[in-house]
Amino acid sequence: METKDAIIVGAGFAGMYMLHKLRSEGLTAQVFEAGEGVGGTWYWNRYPGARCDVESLEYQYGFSSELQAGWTWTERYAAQPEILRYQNYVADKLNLRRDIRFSTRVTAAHYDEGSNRWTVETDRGDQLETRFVIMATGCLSSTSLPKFDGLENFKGDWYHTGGWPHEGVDFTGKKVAVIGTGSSGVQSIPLIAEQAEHLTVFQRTANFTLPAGNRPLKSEEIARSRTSLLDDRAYARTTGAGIIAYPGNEALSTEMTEAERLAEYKARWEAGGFSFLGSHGDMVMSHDANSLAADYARERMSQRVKDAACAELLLPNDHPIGVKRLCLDTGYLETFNEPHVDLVNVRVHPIERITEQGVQAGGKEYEADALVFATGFDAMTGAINAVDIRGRAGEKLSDKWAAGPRTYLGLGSAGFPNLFFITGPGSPSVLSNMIVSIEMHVEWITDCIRRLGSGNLGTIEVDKQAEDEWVAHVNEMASETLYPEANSWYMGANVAGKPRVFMPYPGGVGVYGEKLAEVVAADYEGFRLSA
Ligand code: NA7
Repeated sequence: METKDAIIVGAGFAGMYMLHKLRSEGLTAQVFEAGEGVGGTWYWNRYPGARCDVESLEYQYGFSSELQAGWTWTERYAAQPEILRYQNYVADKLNLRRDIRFSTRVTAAHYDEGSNRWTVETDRGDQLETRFVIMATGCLSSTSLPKFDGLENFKGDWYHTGGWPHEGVDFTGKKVAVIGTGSSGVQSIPLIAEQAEHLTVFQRTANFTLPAGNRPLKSEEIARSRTSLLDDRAYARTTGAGIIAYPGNEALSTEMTEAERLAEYKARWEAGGFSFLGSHGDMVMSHDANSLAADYARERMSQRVKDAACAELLLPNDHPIGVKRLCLDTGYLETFNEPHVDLVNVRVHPIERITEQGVQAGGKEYEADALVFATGFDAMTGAINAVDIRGRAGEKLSDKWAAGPRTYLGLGSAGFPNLFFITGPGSPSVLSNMIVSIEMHVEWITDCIRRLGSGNLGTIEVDKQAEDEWVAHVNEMASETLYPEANSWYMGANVAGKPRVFMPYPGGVGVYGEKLAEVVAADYEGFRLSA
């Protein structure tokens, strides 16, 4: 059987950097990637308007000034094609492709206690033996298409934003229905509306959306980031979200006068992006504080919509601001001022079925030539659970996680030796700049593998007690915030039957990074190492 030191699942930002790091340690690694190219989430999410909500100067690798020197971002927030071009540029520069097998999905990874080895299988019949398995599968890669009766009878074409055709879709002259108003819906709806003859948007939850404030980057911004990248990234690792662009205001709302608070809201709102969430330190901790900000946001949102009844429908009223993923938009709310765009509230008019000609909701048929499902992902656990992972005594990881994911630090799970997750559940991941969190994990895993040494038997395994305590700690922290109050994908609430557990670590990148360092300083406290 073919053998490798490590198998890496996925060739997005995480898998690419992991491969680079393991090679630099002199290890052999094989990456498997379901797509035909590198990119992960940016390979699949090619829907119109797909764009990163973290600014491009921060949403890039931070480990190499040389990589940075050869690349020039064009916009404040990079659009999907530019990010994918960047990832291909990195793959070329680091010569990564020779160790990536594309169009290949890992189906199983089984641990053998006798040999202390994993056997990994793919849908193309590969079978490899390896010491380490590293899941670089991404948090938003397993698309979620809820069951809609009758979809198979629909006469037109339908698409999921998370698996968009590479050649693009031309909606010119078409009647289009979009289901879902999370980030993907909010980004794509204005562009679909520009082409479509008629657009019907089916909204289940009105979301808070803030103007992104996208614009071309200035040459001085690019020049500055070229000299400060490494310092900026070291600093980003000490912040809450791994983002330096918007330092949060530490003052509590109760410590600010009304005038100070409103000035803070205005400045941050107008600066664009997530900055608004840092208006005061108690934003996601206190209902009173949160409602002040939410009221301001609703007021600013309503100013963008001409029809009062439509504005009312678009204004979120069932969850605090910032605890369900905040959307950033370019012209989203204004789209509903267009005469050919309709909004249907599916809480009042539930979708009953897809018909041959469109969507039937609340007893009425809405005609459509094309359907777009912007219905999101089986986030954080979907792609991991999709692989038949078996650890000690043949225990199946997805069985162990049936009531919600159980990890220590989001890096590993008890009973599964030498299996690592990059940005797994229980780590800051989706509450942070993903690339900062990815780099922290990749470097931690690399150091750990070096510590285990080159012998065949070195094993690291999460201690069950440490895992139990970590899971309890994450839950306790989340329960002190307003996060559990929204039906969000952070909570698994968007997928029918998924356990409701808050999955990311809410304590911030900086605090989490300190914990990672303490664990290493205590020779991997909470893990069991064997020679
Ligand atoms: P999201 O944010 O999970 O949004 C999915 C949307 O689809 C959301 O509005 C859902 O409503 C809606 N949805 C899901 N199921 C249904 C059904 N059955 N009927 C009607 N509407 C439904 O996914 P995105 O792809 O937009 O964004 C994912 C992340 O990618 C984003 O947060 C960024 O981090 C990048 P709901 O709100 O659940 O009521």
